[in-house]
Amino acid sequence: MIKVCGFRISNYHNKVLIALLEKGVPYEEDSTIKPSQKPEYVALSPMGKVPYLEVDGTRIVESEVILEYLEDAYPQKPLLPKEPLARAKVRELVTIIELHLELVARRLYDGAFFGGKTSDGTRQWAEKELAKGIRALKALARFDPFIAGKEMTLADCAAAVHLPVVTLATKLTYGRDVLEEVPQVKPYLKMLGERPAVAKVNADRRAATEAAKAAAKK
Ligand SMILES: N[C@@H](CCC(=O)N[C@@H](CS)C(=O)NCC(=O)O)C(=O)O
Repeated sequence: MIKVCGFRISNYHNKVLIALLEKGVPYEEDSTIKPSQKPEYVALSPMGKVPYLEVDGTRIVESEVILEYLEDAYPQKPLLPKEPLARAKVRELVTIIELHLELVARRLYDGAFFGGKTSDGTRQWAEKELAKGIRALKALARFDPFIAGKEMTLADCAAAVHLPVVTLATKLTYGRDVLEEVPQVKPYLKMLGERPAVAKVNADRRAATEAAKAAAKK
């Protein structure tokens, strides 16, 4: 049996859930797991991050590795094309979205979401780096109607969870959504959000966000 461990506000946790739901793979979820550097947690997830997957007692960390495992183990209802070059184009988009957009925007999260302070140096660095990521997204995304072409792929699982956070973090930091430069993003995310898998994960994320806000007020 597969168990996904993490929490429902985490974009990476939610990416794994979308892939499982899209593929129709049965799973259990423990949504009470928080990242930590405590030795007890690092013994389970060596980087101290979420999510991790448990498969019959074996743990896997790193969400993209988890998605690739799911492709190998459950090839029915694939989220990767068959042809090697087409597979590479999907993975290329995942890398642009995660390494050059999400991971850059992540440097702004503390200031944007958690009451921290983003230094001028980080603000400027992130703005420059995000511009490069957006240039790559513009060059590579197909929106036809999915981000890599005609079929839903792993790149859509990544886009569905990460692009909205990039929008939010940059709006709060710079007063503008850097993704507005790619006008196809909004209608594309709306289309993805109408898929039952994405709709469920988004609704669960909103509920978890509200619950966390209410708990913080107390
Ligand atoms: N590359 C990792 C990123 C996971 C990640 O950054 N998770 C966040 C929550 S959304 C986390 O655990 N952050 C705590 C930390 O970085 O220590 C993956 O794909 O699984």
